[in-house]
Amino acid sequence: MRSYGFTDTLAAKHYATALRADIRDGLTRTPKSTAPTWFYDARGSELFEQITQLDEYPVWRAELGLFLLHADDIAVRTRARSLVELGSGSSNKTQLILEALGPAGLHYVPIDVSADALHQAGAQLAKDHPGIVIHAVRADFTAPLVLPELPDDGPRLIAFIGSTLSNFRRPARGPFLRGLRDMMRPEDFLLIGADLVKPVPEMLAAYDDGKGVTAAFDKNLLHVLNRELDADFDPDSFDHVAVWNSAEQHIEMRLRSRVEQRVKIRDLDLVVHFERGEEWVTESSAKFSTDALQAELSAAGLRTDQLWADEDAGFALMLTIR
Ligand code: AVJ
Repeated sequence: MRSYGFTDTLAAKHYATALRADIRDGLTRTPKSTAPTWFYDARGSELFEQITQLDEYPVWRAELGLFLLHADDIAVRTRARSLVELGSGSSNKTQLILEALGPAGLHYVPIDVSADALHQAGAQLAKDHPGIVIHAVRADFTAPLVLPELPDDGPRLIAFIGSTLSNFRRPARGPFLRGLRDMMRPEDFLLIGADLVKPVPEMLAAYDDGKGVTAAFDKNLLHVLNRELDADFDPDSFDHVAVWNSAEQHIEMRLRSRVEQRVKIRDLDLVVHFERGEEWVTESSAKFSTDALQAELSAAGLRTDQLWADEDAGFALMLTIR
């Protein structure tokens, strides 16, 4: 049985086209606001890995702790024979579930925009668990998904972990969750990792750490735009700030212009004006209460079957069904 298949659903120029459209739209609106997708070039991905290990940033450790505690519970409850992971990245935490489910003959569908991440994680998994049948899919999971042909030999588990849901603003979360529900059969499950609301100083510190790693992560966006769009952003003329937007219940990372300036973006034939002190939202990260998130899931036609929370770290895994 072939143990590794790869499907690329993205057009060759997907990244360039999507980047140009979002930056043109995002830097010509008020307030300026662009998608966090563009953070993750090689340097940005490396900085994000460093963020996950920061004392001030509990998300990654808290979720790993819950996986170590409950991977067996998830395997016993779901009896899944296929695991579909949205935004699979390095697949390191899902490996715990794959092992608990019994990897022999299991079908794993890692979905990510990065072909490199898919190939690296796939090669590692195929080496560690030769019995797993991997269908890697390069796709943007925020767009409607078409899953590869999977056997009908048992329930499917869709995993959307790492609190990636946080990057969806409230209006977009409903349709996204409804779309996942519509992909599910009655016997299938959806596992969501969600970062919970904490005291504001703790949440701000997680996005503006003392070592300045998050500031470098945020400012790396300027290097990405300079390289990808032939722009003239000067990283020293922007400050990184983290703000708690209580109305939206989300943290905002922003780049604040130190001076009034005009920045050329040659590939867009655009000059972008910044007032002194003007703030550009580069990411919003929603923080949930389990009650509020369960209400959002319910509105999308999903019921919570199991909930495992790490109250101290403020993180929850929610196993949901149709
Ligand atoms: C990967 C979107 C879950 O929102 O906490 C971490 C990204 N940004 N530090 C998050 C992030 C700044 C992270 N997510």
